[in-house]
Amino acid sequence: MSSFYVTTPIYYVNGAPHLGHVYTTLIADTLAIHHRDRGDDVFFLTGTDEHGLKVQRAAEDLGISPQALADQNAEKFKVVFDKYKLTYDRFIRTTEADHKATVTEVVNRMKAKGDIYLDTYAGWYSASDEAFYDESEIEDGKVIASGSAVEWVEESSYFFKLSKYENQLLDWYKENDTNIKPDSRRNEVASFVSGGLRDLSISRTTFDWGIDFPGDPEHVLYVWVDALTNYLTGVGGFTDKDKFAKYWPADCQLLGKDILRFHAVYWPAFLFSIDITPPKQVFAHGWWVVDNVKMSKSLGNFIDAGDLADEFSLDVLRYFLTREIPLGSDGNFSRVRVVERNNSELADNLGNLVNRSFAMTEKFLEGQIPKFNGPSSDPLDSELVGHAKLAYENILAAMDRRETHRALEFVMSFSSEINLYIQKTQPWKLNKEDKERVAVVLYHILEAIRWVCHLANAFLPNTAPVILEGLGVDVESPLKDLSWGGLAPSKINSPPVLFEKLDPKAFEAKIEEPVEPEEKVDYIEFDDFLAVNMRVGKILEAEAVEGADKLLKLEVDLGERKNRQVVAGIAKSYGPGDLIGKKVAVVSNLKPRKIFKILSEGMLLAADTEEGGLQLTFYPENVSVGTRLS
Ligand code: ME8
Repeated sequence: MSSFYVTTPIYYVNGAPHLGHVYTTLIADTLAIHHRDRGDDVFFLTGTDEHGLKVQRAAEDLGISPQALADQNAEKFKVVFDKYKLTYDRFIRTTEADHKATVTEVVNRMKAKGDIYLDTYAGWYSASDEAFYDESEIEDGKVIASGSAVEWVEESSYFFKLSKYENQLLDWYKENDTNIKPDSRRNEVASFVSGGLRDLSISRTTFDWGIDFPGDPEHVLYVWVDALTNYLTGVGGFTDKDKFAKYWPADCQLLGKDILRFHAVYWPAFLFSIDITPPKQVFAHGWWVVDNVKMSKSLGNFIDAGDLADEFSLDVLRYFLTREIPLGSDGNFSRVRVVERNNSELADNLGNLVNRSFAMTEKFLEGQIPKFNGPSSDPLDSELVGHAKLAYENILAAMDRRETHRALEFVMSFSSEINLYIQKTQPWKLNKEDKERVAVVLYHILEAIRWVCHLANAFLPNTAPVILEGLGVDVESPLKDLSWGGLAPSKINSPPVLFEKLDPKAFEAKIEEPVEPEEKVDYIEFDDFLAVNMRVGKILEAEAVEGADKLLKLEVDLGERKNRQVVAGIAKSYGPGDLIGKKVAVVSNLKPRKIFKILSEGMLLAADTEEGGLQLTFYPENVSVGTRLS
């Protein structure tokens, strides 16, 4: 059994959990559930970062001890994470005894390596970021990157020889292309390190809320050395050697882009110093803004994670947060968008599929799931089985690349395929004509729904099991040996409505005022836009069409099982040789039609040029085939 160790940052206890904290932890939860479903031995770690100046000052402001503040807020995080039903294996707190022991051992090993020396630190510090900054990173008393205030610090301090690890870090970044993701972040970090590293101050003497510096209790250890070490403590540290050997190095360390430097520079350097292998992957995700404005308490758009869970059902929120943006990109949280995705994707696609399929089984088969009669020779049936198998492969591969939004897109397009199969087979008609066939068709529909549920479980962990229960299915690691025909005959139990349609108007009060148009435009609704499916397609073949000098016949890969044939009127601007291997924008859900007697299953998007020609848009290598344009 392979192991899978996933971590989130540990969150500061100076305040209550918000949307951003829940986002990281939800993504980690999605990866954890997915890997458990694959039969992996998963360890999922989250928790709270309780020491340091920032927490000490927040406690002082409230007139309570830092420990009391940590106790209060760690509890709030736990309550909220439980409200979201997150399946972490340990909630670590840095004030716990086993953690303090691991940290002390880490520093002792750094000392033994000769990587620590005493000197004086004179420079800028931001308590809000818990970070030291160079003059060049500051403007008008604030950190350029984060906007946080800085203060001048001048005191005796222990230093870690970070500069010693410059080359080892640069080599590590080059070792493979998965250890720091996304790629743009790896480049950013590599260029920071190649600019030269200074040794890092790792102790302070002017406050005391932290772990004593080993061997010199006058000094408090820098909070980031303490905090990063949690990832070791969480899986046994230096005491539970078996557990540690099983899970370390971590498979995926998730964090926001704000704290990449700590995780991709300091953290591996600390590990190099104590001869521990660095994590397999550090993944920096983007930031959410709210209705296009940075979330902040002073602007009144701060989203408290606990309150948010009362506004929407858990799976709807989870679906939105995973589906709306690729992991790594920034996103805009808008309640109206949550409603739109709920209505048009969850309710209309998946919810409707389950409802009608269970209803047909009740009506045509008295609620009895038929027996699986082996592979069917009907082309529609085998096409559906093909879609199921392709969805399985695509989803697992997307999850391995941490393309969670793509995985979910594959789940939903598989659900659309099942809806399409229902349209094509028309069980309500068959029921009158051929009872045997209707049983085969409904078996295929219900079995495909079982596959959708297993594949969607990590994204919809509160809904998928309800549907599966209705099908009488309960398996431990369903993705491990998923095979077609596994659904056993039993009586179904129709689930309640899975996704209620929501009224976007009820959420409008919380969004910005609509902007008055300057000139009259025939606006379309957002749903109208969503109805047009535009994707990135790769042109595999191109040839002229005899007798039609404007047309080219193309074979285009849209990431589907079968390539599409597209006839495009671009031959005056492009020869076949210009196009092969190019990635272009394709409208993929236009009704297929014949152009010059040749079937065209899509339309390329092009702009008129000033010379009267046409110009296609070409996408670079890092845009995957099949990506939806939005
Ligand atoms: O940095 N959008 O803790 P922290 C998305 N204790 N994610 C966001 C976000 C937003 N608007 N705001 C915050 C710390 N996050 C340290 C970490 S780890 C050894 C120590 C998420 O409470 C994101 O994951 O400031 C970010 O990295 C984390 O919250 C910062 O949480």
